[in-house]
Amino acid sequence: MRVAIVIALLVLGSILFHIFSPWWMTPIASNWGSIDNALIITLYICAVAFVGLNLFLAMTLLKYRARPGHKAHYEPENVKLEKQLTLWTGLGIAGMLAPGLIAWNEYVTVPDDAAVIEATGQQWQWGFRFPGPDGVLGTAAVAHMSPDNSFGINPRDPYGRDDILVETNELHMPLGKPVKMVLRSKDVLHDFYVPQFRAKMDLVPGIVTYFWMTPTRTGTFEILCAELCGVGHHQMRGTVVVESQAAFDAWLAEQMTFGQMLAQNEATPTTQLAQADVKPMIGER
Ligand SMILES: [Cu+2]
Repeated sequence: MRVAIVIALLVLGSILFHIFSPWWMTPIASNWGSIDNALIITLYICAVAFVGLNLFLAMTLLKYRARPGHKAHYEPENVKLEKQLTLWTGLGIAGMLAPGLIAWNEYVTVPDDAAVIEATGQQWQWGFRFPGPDGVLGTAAVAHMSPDNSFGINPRDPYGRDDILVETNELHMPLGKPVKMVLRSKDVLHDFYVPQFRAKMDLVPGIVTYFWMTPTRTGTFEILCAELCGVGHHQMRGTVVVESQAAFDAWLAEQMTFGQMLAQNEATPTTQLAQADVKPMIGER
């Protein structure tokens, strides 16, 4: 009897917590409403199963409790009940999987007019690269990485010369334009995650991963690394600013291209800088 009451209160408490909880999804800032829908459908199918099964358990504890004049009846097989259970469980699982598979298919099917932005991850910071006027990112490889070329862009690839490099943790994006996010890791597994975009993807050393999205409202959002990537994992945060095309163009024009950076490095090689200004280099990588 007491256990039945506790179970019923647990169900009631869970429903009330869901209704009055302050911890709910942040307002969406991208086109991925289908990802929210897949989560909400999963949540409600699980809720129906949770409430139904627990109330059934409480009901059987009450109805079939030991009392004088009632004798247990042993029934090992019930084909009708098993068919019902198989049918409803199968429908529930299909209902949870299908919306996610549809959303995933859309998520990795990039529209032809999408602009390209590359996000690179390393312990424990983000960097970003835009393809420049030619619209094509230059090839990159770990072998090309050096203090003068932190993105590892192939210096002999003509497509790389006009690539625009952002070596801070702040990314800007134009509002309402589809973007293909191309992701590359320089060291270990990282994960690019902006909760308001509902978008998330692993950065895997050795391969290039991607997804696409369209920012649907202006604002400043946090970029998180959602993959435990070492002791500094919690510090691996960035910012994405979604703004008008004009503001974005002005910001992009201020950034340096790979060609400009090479020219600057030739004028003042890192070795000379190190000799001229030794103090700040000590203790740094
Ligand atoms: Cu990370």
